[in-house]
Parts: sequence; C-alpha cells; structure tokens
Amino acid sequence: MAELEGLEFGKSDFVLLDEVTMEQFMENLKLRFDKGRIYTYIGEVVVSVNPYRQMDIYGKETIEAYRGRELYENPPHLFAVSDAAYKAMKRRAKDTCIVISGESGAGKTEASKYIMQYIAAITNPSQRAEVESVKNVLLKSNCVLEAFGNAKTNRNDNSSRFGKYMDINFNFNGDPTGGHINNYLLEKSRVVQQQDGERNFHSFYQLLRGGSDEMLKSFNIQNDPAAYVYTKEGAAIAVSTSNNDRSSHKAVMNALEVIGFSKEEINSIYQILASILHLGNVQFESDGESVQIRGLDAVNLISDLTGTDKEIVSKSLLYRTVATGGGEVIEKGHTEHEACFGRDAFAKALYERLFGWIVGRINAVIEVKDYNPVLHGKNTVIGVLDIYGFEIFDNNSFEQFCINYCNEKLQQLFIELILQQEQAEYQREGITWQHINYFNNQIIVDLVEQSHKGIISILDEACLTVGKVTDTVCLDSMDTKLAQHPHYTSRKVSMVHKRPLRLHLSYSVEGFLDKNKDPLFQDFKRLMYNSANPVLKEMWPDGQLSITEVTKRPLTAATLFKNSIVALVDKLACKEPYYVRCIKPNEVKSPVLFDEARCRHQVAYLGLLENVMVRRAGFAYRQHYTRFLQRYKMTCEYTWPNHLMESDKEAVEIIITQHGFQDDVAYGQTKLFVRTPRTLFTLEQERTALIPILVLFLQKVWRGAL
Ligand code: AOV
Ligand code: MG
Repeated sequence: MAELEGLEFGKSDFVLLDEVTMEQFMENLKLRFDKGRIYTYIGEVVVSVNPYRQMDIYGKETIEAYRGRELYENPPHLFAVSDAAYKAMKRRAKDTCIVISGESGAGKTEASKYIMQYIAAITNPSQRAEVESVKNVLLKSNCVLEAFGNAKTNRNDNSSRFGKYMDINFNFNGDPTGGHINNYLLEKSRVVQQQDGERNFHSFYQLLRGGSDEMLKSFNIQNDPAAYVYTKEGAAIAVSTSNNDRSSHKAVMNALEVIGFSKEEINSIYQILASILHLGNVQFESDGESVQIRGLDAVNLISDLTGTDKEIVSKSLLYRTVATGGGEVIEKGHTEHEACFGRDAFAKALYERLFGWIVGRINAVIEVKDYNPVLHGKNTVIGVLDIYGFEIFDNNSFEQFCINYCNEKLQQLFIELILQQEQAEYQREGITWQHINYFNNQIIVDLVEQSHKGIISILDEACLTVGKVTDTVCLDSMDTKLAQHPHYTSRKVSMVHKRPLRLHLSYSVEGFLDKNKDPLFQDFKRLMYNSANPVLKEMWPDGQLSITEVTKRPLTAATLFKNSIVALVDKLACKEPYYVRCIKPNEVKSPVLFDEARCRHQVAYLGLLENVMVRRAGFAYRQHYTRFLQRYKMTCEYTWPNHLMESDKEAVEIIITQHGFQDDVAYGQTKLFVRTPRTLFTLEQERTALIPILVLFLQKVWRGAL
C-alpha cells in the first residue's frame, strides 16, 4: 500500500479496488498508465505496463529510496520486489526467485535488467574487488547474450529468442559471489530463415556493420547484410539505424573482454559467424544424376575460417555416411533438396553450439569457487527468470508451440504457487479461509506434455516411425487421439490449441516433424571435431563417434525442451517466488496508447483478476503487528504515543476493537489479517486527517510552547 501517491494516480494495489471486476481493474490500470505510473501491485505481485519511453525512475536516488524498505513504504516498483526478494534471501536465508512473465514485447527483458542493476547497486558496499568483478560479469553477460540470443521480430525489435534463467549466489554478507545461467531452446531456425519484416540474430548484423575493416577482410566478409542469404531474407536489415548495430558491436566486444574471453576465443566466435554467412551462400546444382556445389568460393572460405580441409567440407555438403543393415559403411550422395537441408541444419547447429559454448564460458567465469559452507555459511540464491513471452504470429510453427507451452507451464506454476503461498500463510498463522474457483491450467499443460497422450508424445511417435510419415499424417494421428480433448481442435493443416477465454492458438504443422527430429548428418560433426581450431573442436565432442557408434534414436527437440522446462519449474518451485507480470499496452510501441481490448486480453489470460480475488478471498491485507501498530497507533488514545499492553498484538486488538472492526479481521500468530480494504481505508483516512494536527503539535513541542 503505497502512501506516497495521491488517489489521482489510482489505486496502487488492485486489492484495494471497491469491487473486483474487469471494468474496475482496467479503469485503474489505464488511469495509472496515463499518469505515468507503470507499476501496480496485487499484494506482492508487480503488474507492469510497458511505457515505451525512457522513464526517470531507475536512477541512483530511486534505488536509495527503495533500499531496505518494505513494499508498502514506497510507490509500487520493480525495485521494491527486488528488495523483498533480497531481504528474504539475506535475513531468512531463503532461496528466492523472481519470475517475469508476459507476452512478447511486454517488457520482461528490460525488467530483468533493472532487477539485476538494482541488486548490483545495493550490494557490496565495501567495494571488495572480487565481488565487484562478479557483479561486472553478471551485468556484462546480458549484453553478450542479447547480441547472440535476441533478434528483431514483428512483435519486438529486441525479442529474446531463448529462455534465460540466471541464479545469483550470495554469501552470508549478502554479497554476490557468483552465478549460473541456464539457457533454454534457442530458436535456431532463425539462423537460416526469417519471416518477412524480421531479422536474423543481432550478432550477424553487428559483425557486418561494426566489425573492423581488418576483421572483415580476414574473414572475407563484405559489410553488407544484403550480400548474404541468411541476413537478407527477412528484408528488415536495420532495426532503427545501422549505427545501432555498430555501437552494439563495440559494446559486445568490450563485454566479452571484461568477462574474460581471450583474444583467440573472441576471434573464433566471429570466425564462426562469418563461416555461417558463407555457408548460407553455398548453392547446389544438379544435372539430374548427381549434385554439385555451384562455385567453390564459399566452400574455400568456410574451410579457411573453420580450420578444416576443403575437400572434406565439400564432401560433407554433398554426401552422407550411412551404416547399412549389414554393418557396412557406405557414402550416399545427397539429392539437391537433401544438400540444402543438410547445409541449413549445419548452419543452425553451428550457431546453436556457439551460443551454448558462450553461455558455458560465462558460467565457468562466474561459477562460485572455493566455497566452503563451514567457513562461509549458507550460500543463498536469487534466481531471475526471463523467457520468451507468449507469441502469436500469422503463421505459428514448432518454435511458437514450444515457446507458448513454456508460458503455459509457468502460468500453471504461478497459479499453484500463489494459491499454495496463500494457503501456507493462513496455515502458518492459524487462520481458516475459503477456497475460490480459478481456471486450472494443468489441463492445457497436460494436453502438451502428458506421456503417451500429449501432443509431444504423438509427435515423437511420428518421428520414430520408420517410413514416410508426413506432417499431415502426424496431424491425423493427433486428430484421432485428441478428438475428445476439450482444448484441442484441428483445421486441416493446423492444430488449434484452445486456451481458456477463447484465445485460441493455431499452429501450422508444416515442418513440425523435421524440427522435432532435428537431424544433423554425422559427417558435419566429424568435420568440426577435426577442426584445427581448438575452440571449434571443443564445441563438437560428439564428432569423434563413428557412424556405427551414433545413437539411432536421440531425444527429440520437443522432448529435450520439455525435460528442461520441467526441471526449470522444479527449480523455481522450491524457491520463494516473486512475480512481475508484464503487459504490453499496444501493438505499435506507442508511449501514449492504451489499447483497452489488448490489455484486457492479457489481464484475462495472465489470470490477474483471479489473482486479486484469491488475494481478497481470504484477507486482502496482512501486516505484522508491530508495523501495524507503528502506523496506526495515533488513531487510538490507548496506544498513542505508547501502549501499556503485554504485547503489540494486544495493542493492535485494542485499536481494531475501538474502531469496531473486530468482525473484519483475524488475528494470526504474528500478523493481523484484514478482510476488506475499506477497513484499512478508514484507518488510513483517519491517520491522514490526524497528521496535520500531529505536525502542529510537534511544532509546538519544538518551539517549547508545550
Ligand atoms: P520482452 O522481453 O517482454 O519481449 P522487452 O523487455 O524486450 O520485451 O521490451 C520491448 C521493448 O519495450 C524494449 O526494447 C523497450 O524499448 C521497451 N521497454 C520495455 N520495458 C521498458 C521500460 N521499463 N522502460 C522503457 N522502455 C521499456 V520477448 O523477449 O519478445 O517475449 O521474447
Ligand atoms: Mg525478452
């Protein structure tokens, strides 16, 4: 309950709405957005609306104002929940996590960066060098991961194309000692193909526009994205200004150095990017009999840049080694289509492994070293989750299916944790309460992930079936198996996953099987393993296997993703959660437009109204007795200026009884629970009315008049 804002800014906590209706919720949200108040609470949950403009609310002074304070002492802010998570971690040695959710472009990544900046700003007051260096690496890692993992999409110019969960470790002083980043399923298909109006990952344009002449020359690269198939396809070559890519390139180079990448490693990273660009320009031609590479320039460049043999590069692009049933190893020539498919699969894998390797290198630097629990006390953690948000495009494919599944899963966790948390609190405090109805998202999650019956299982089954199984055959199989499911329908070429509130998502199944199987010919792996460049070799350990040793049935992309998301959810579930729920106010990145219908949709599917109801179903407001007393003791003659009771709890009982509110509250072990916000309003109003009198009184005291 923020007291520093007047009512003209609306209610700072949705729990204080007179009635919990969508109309009132939206009215309040819009009023606050219009007044430049982008944050509002639901209890301890922060609802954030993307302002689409630079706000002057993240500076040093604001940080100081929030440092060490309680949630209700200041207007709602990300910093307040960050501080709450930090305090819980430091004072109670709790592992905490901050989960940021919302659709694409809603402001998750920006929020995660402000949260990290806040934590960095409030820790290590004594400026110990080793702690400063950990903080530095944690902050700089954002810049690198954004360059390699973000891209312009039609929904967001800086869209995260991977999921990121970062643990920050703290010592008993509450200073960061290290961290660990988990990355989830990078959207690697973007490396070879982008929708109209979109771009490849930022890193490519940064290299092309920002790389030094010397670097570009040594890679034989022109500083023009239109010269490369992989960077010209989406036809959105500049995000806003090309200068942007250039300055970002400098920042990334600097960040890589600060993190501790060696000169050779940095060079290797860009060599790989350049190789991918050249690879995209490799073309094939067929004379009906066999397939050849059209012009060998690109191949020669790739071989130079990757430290591999020219002949073998060509061969890997044109043939694959296969083991026959009889154990014989033969070389089989590609068709033109297979050659293109192989080339693209290779480009995607190169990029994906590069990304994974970069994350691994950062982790090696920030990993907590020489940790001794006896000497150093409990090592606690704050986790920050920033994933790719819900996205619906005109054409949705496997990637959107995975991304949206992950969001469904997190929504389910939100429902469980928020309810669970409320219940746990009532239980702890010895309070009885009434359940409220809410939509249980588990049914949607099950539709996707359930073994044998879920979409992923059916997809995997189709992928493992020998013979010609097409995407449409797989869709037929889903139609049969899921016909009775209340949240599944199919429209010939797409499956429709019906969300509650009539927000249906429809995915085109074309390409699902290939993307799920995600095959890469062993020949490419071997080629890379045999590279003269140690960095590249390190990324391809599986290249040492011969064709007969390769597992025939590796886990599919969807199953690997599912497993990683299940592990993530388990990790989050055992921490004390804090939530930031981001809302995108409009489709056009306008700082003044509040598109009511769009916002209403988001409020609905984020379950925010349900959240307010749950929060109010029991008790809208709760407060430790001592804090409550401090705030309201002036409203009661028996408690002002001091009380004579045995405990603060008894003093609070006197205040409540004197006001006649006894039927509206419950007394917990350590906290007072208030059912309706009106009770609190009355107390607040009384307090506000008393303040001028109190000030007058104090002035007289100071002047010696009393
Ligand atoms: P997302 O992370 O939620 O989308 P971002 O955090 O990238 O969204 O936000 C999108 C854009 O909105 C940013 O690039 C900023 O221009 C603007 N923005 C967001 N939050 C703020 C803020 N607090 N102050 C000023 N501008 C802001 V995605 O990664 O696509 O799901 O996958
Ligand atoms: Mg993002």
